[in-house]
Amino acid sequence: MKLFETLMNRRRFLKTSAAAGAAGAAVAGIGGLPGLTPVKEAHAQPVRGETRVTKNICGQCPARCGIDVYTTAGRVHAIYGDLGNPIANGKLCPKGHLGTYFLYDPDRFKGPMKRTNPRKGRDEDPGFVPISWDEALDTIAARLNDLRDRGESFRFAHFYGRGWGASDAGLYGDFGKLYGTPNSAIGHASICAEGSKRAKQATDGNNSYNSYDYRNTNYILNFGAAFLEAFRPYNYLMQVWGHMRTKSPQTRVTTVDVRMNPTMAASDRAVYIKPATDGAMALAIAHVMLTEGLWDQEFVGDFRDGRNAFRAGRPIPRGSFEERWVRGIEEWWNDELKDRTPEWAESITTVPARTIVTVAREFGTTRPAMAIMERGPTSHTNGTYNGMAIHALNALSGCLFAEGGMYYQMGPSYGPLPVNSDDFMDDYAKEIRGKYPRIDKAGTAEWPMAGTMIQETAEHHLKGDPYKLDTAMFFYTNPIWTAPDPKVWEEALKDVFIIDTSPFPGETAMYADIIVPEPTYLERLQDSPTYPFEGWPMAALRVPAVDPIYDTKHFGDTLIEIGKRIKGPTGDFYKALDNVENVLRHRAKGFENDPGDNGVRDFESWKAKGVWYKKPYHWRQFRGEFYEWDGEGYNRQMTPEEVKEKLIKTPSGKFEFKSGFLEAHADYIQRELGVPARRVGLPQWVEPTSSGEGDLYFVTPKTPMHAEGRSGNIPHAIALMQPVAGGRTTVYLEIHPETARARGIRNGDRVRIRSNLGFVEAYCRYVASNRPDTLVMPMEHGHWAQGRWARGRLPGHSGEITENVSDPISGLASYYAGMVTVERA
Ligand SMILES: Nc1nc2c(c(=O)[nH]1)N[C@H]1C(S)=C(S)[C@@H](COP(=O)(O)OP(=O)(O)OC[C@H]3O[C@@H](n4cnc5c(=O)[nH]c(N)nc54)[C@H](O)[C@@H]3O)O[C@H]1N2
Ligand SMILES: Nc1nc2c(c(=O)[nH]1)N[C@H]1C(S)=C(S)[C@@H](COP(=O)(O)OP(=O)(O)OC[C@H]3O[C@@H](n4cnc5c(=O)[nH]c(N)nc54)[C@H](O)[C@@H]3O)O[C@H]1N2
Ligand code: SF4
Ligand SMILES: [Mo]
Repeated sequence: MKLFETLMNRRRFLKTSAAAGAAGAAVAGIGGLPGLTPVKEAHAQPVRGETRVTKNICGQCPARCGIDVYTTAGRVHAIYGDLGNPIANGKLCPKGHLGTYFLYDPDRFKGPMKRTNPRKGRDEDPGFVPISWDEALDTIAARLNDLRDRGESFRFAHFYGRGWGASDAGLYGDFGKLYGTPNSAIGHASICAEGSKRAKQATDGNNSYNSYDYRNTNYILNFGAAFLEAFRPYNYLMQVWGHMRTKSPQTRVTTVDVRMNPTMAASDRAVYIKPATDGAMALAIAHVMLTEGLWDQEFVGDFRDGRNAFRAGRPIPRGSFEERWVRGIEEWWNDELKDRTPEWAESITTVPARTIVTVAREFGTTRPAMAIMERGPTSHTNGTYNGMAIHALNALSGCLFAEGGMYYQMGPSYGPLPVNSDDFMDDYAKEIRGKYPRIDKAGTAEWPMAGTMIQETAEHHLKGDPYKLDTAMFFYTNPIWTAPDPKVWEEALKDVFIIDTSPFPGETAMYADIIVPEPTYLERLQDSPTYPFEGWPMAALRVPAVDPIYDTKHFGDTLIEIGKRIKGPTGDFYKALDNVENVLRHRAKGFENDPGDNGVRDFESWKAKGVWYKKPYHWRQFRGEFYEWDGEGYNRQMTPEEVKEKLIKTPSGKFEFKSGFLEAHADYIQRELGVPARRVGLPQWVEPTSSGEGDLYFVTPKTPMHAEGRSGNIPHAIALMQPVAGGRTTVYLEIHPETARARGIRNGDRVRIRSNLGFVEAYCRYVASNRPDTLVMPMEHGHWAQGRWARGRLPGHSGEITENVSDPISGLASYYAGMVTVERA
């Protein structure tokens, strides 16, 4: 795309819409001129008028920190952490303060537009021209009505990434059901962190990330979660780290990773592991915990005769172990664990056996102790099994639902919508329901255990299998750039009618036929129930700090407006919803009967405080018994049936060392991973498969300044992106000096990283604290759109050399499984 021409088109647009009065406020807000901000406006203004503080939620990462937004004379000039928000506690991470850069990004879209250039590609100028909101919404609705008339409504898909709550992503399900498409909506979890969720689903029945009681834990065994630079909620993790490391007793931390990062550096012990082998280390830790009698007897149970019969290499007699809240320990030991000695694990992981024994003893003798994980061990083809082995340690330590242990997040006390979507399904919707698979084939025989497979979409469309997409709408996701092997998307989206909702000219937008831009998070009214945090329920609210400064519309309102234009009862449903504010007012009615701890009891008080929350968490496991909160204490003991219904949701109601969930898919797992069907349920060692023929692992982690794929156009963020790097035109590849020298690469040399898919380039940075077999390059580099700061750097987008290979169980893309070579460019 030629940036200048696009700017000119936008300039033309602003003139038109300003004349029409539609964007009057917007134009005044930015100083009267579209496109580039005039220099005099960029200078600090003398303060005049009242300063207003509004509550909002930072929109950069899934931490969802509550923020106080300071606005004076219609201009937002400061953002601080909200003292009343339990995640922010008055603090922010280094990105949180940069929200104004999103709001005042000069490259933002300034109103709805349509494409005039039918050709699509990186070098094609879309030729956007401004249109009215009515034209945009009518065009989209006409397409959708037409598809429905032809019986092809399934060829419409919504894709979403960072959805927030009831007022946006929460509206998707009803849309799919009423309009009649299985593709509303396809989430991005399979290019995010689906692996840890599936590991938990397989063992304790919760298809979810955990909540954690970090404040009260005494030991964290961390497998590949970047606690102090990513993971979530990042800001709070840094705060609680301070607490954990200064309380008495101090929380000790062992971190297992493949490279030096802030978390490794701050931990008591940094363990370098060969990529994709975390499961082997976790199994050996379990082996030591069992042979040395370090398991939690009250949660796990014990030998009937009280004598520990776990000995390396020796099976235990059938029926000798009386299980409490676990299932399958005998088979796990006899068929897998008895041979998983620390020495065996050393041969797989390169971690010395004595380190494994030390870690196992520390973990096994400290209470409470938890094992955490995220994308490190799970972004590999054996990711679910790695994750199961790690999570099994939490059963052995007895930390599930215990003080200082791990929980599952409760949802907020939301009121119902004003209408029930079931009452608005017409015959067409009923008939087409379940008739067609999703375009990504998640949940079909091809990916039977995956909840979503967004990364398969492009290829499926190109092949026309299961069908070709006709129209696709994107909300907060950009797989044409963030998915593995994104060039396939560049090909696929050429003949799909694309609707993009982003405020920014990202890569998806460059392929868009219609742009229906959202305002940025500082201009939106939007709810956001917390991501898994400490377990008790919480829902924050964005209150617009300023009216939208351009002619934009909240995505939820766009969706509702499209819905209103769909023929038949679908339209009636959306007319009843009416708008986002109405939806939120109905949700907030739930607080009337369940006021928050901070006094929030309705929509107005929610707006004033910015967050509703209600402590405590309702359940507690204490010495092998489960109790429920009765309003005063954990006083009501739960029956096993209640535990199964509310907490351990497996088929057996126990933590399963022999997973019923996996056994239900035994043939599939045997076929895909070569695990014999009779043992698929056990947490076990499964050899990973690497993609590519290279000799070096390639890891593309997140850094503190990185906001998924969205921070590329923030000058501060991009300049500080890589700790050992800087500057907007520099991309560093971290290489161990020995690895580099062996290839004749000097510190600072331009290098080429090559996989089966091609190559990208970067500058070599010697980093002696990473594994010599592992190259490291953060993912945010190498945008070809997204605004002037993001564009035009070295061709350093790691995704382009990352093959589209996934864990067959969770469906998570194996981002960290690629093997590459490196040479001087
Ligand atoms: N600052 C910041 N925080 C974020 C985000 C952000 O964009 N920026 N995004 C959020 C999102 S969407 C997500 S999904 C989470 C992800 O949170 P994390 O999973 O914590 O983040 P990653 O950086 O993907 O990977 C974690 C670590 O895994 C390591 N690793 C790679 N391969 C292996 C392996 O085989 N074994 C082990 N043990 N380690 C390995 C990497 O070196 C890296 O340090 O972060 C969230 N938090
Ligand atoms: N190589 C490599 N690739 C990775 C990763 C990695 O570690 N390495 N990490 C993966 C992970 S964990 C994740 S979660 C994914 C994230 O990948 P995606 O799901 O693609 O999410 P983002 O990159 O955040 O894309 C955001 C899109 O939303 C748009 N956007 C920004 N702000 C707004 C807004 O306010 N409203 C709307 N409607 N749109 C907005 C942006 O313009 C952009 O088009 O990337 C994955 N890709
Ligand atoms: S941790 Fe995430 S949500 Fe919180 S301030 Fe930083 S970027 Fe924003
Ligand atoms: Mo993610």
